[in-house]
Amino acid sequence: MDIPDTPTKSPAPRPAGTTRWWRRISRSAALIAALTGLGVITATPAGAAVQVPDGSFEFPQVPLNTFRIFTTGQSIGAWTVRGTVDLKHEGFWEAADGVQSVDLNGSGTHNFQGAVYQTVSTPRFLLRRYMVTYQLAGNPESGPRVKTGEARINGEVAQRFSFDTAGKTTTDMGYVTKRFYFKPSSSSTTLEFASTTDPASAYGPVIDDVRVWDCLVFLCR
Ligand SMILES: [Ca+2]
Ligand SMILES: [Ca+2]
Repeated sequence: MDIPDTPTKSPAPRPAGTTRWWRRISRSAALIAALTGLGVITATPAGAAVQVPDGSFEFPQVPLNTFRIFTTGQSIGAWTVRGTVDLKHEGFWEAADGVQSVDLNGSGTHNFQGAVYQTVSTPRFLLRRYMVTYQLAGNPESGPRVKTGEARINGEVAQRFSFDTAGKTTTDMGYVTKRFYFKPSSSSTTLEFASTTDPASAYGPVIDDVRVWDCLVFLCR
């Protein structure tokens, strides 16, 4: 039986004006594919969280119900101290994560303002950003009522923070999650948390559970 030839089907003509858009989409797809292949854009929206050693201030371990004073040049795990800070066990007050947290106004000197800082790895890629999160509260045992401080990136202020301790207690610290973003200027970044609370006070802002997240623009994980 003769089978009649099947005519080759011509593609349906695109409506006028769509050709330019198709070309643009094709070019964009090709560009993304090329950048992904070069590692300029990651294949997934974002990588894993950046390693922040001792982000929870759990080392060194302070004996139960005690605290330890750290001064300039001393280390709390991977963090270096400037000024004076207190590393406090949960027996003193509630930690946000684990059993220890840091009072950024230390003890035992005439200038109680302190800071902690460390350098973390921040590889640079096009569109890559980093998000820093941390838990913030304030030493509720004495004034000033409002504690203040700064989160700094490479020594520059990235975020000013404040915490009102009104109504807060050592068993209900009222931690809040703070976050900010930064664009890395090199493959490593120094992250710092510093008190700007009255240097005459030994009762400053309290931080815990510092994390850095890898982001593609604002898509982080
Ligand atoms: Ca902790
Ligand atoms: Ca203190």
